[in-house]
Amino acid sequence: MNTNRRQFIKLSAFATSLFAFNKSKASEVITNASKEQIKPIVISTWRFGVEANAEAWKILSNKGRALDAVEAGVKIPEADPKERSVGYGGRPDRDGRVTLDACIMDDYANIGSVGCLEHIVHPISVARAVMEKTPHTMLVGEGALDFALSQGFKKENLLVKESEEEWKEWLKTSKYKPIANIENHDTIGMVALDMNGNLSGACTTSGMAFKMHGRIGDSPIIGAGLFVDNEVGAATATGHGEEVMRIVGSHTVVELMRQGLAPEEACRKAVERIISIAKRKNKPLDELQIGFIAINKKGGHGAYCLQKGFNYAVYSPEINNQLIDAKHIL
Ligand code: SD4
Repeated sequence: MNTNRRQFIKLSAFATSLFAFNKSKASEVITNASKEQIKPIVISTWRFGVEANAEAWKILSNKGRALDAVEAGVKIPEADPKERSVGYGGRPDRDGRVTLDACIMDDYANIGSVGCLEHIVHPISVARAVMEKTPHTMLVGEGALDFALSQGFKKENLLVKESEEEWKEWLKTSKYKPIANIENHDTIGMVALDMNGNLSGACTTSGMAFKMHGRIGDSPIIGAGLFVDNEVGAATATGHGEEVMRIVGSHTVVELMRQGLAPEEACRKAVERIISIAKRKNKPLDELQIGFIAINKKGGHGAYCLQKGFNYAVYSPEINNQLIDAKHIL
C-alpha cells in the first residue's frame, strides 16, 4: 500500500469515528430532550378510577414502570368490598359464585390473563403471574385457581353479604335468566404512560352480574378488553363484553390511533362500529352501554361511550386526577 493510500485510510477512519462520536452525542441529546418532554399519564374507567389512579400515580411520579403502576392501581377496587363489580365484593353469577376476569399487557407486548377465577382477591396479580411465570398467556377456571394457589395466593370467600342478598332478590324475579342491563356491571380498565415513555394496561372485573356460570366477558381477552402497542397507544373497554368482543374493541381503538386518529376520535369510531352491528341485528341500543378510554404515545387521552353516564378518571401533570364525563353517541 502506498503512503497516500495509507494516509487516506487513516483519515477516513478518523472522520468516521468523529462522525460516529458526534452522532452518538447528538442522539444522546435527542433522547434526553425527548425524555424530558415525556409527561406520565394514567387514566381509568368509572368513579373508582380516581382512587386507583392515585395509587398508580405514586409509582409513575417516582419514575416507576407503567406496568407496576397499572397493577397497583387496579388492586385498589379489587380489594374494596364496597365496589360490587370488581374483585372482592363483586356480584356473583346466577349460581351465586363470584367469578373474576382480568388481564394485563406491557410495553414488550407481554400478556397475561385469567378468566372465571374464583376465590382470589387480586386476579390482576394472578394474570401478571401467568404472564411472567408460565409459558402461556391465559388460564381459566380451576386451572387458574390451582395456579394461583401454587403461587402463594390465598383462597378466600369473595361473596359479601350485600351481593348475596342482591343475588337472592334477583333470583325471585329473573327466573335464573341472565339479564344484561346497563346498571349491573362496571369494570376497571386502566392504561398508563410512564416517564420512560412506555405504556402498559390492566383490566379487571367480576363481569356481568348474574351471568351464566363459566361466562367470560371481554375484560380478560387481550385485544377486546385491553390492548397496548408501545409504538402507538393503549386502550381499554367497559360495558357489554359480548359487543366489545365482536369488534375486538380495544385493538380496534389502538389501530385507529395508528392511522392518525386522536384517542377520543378513535374511541368514538369503535363505538360507532358497535352501534352499526347492533342495528343490523335489531338490538335495542338503549339496553347497551359501551365505553372506551385511550391514551396515545404522546400522552394524549380520550374516551367515548354509547350512552350518557360513563366517566373516566385522568391523572397527569396537568390534570389532577379528575373525573371526566365521556362524550356519548345516543
Ligand atoms: C363484561 N365488560 O364482563 C365487562 C363488564 C363491564 O362495565 O365492563 N361492565 O362484559
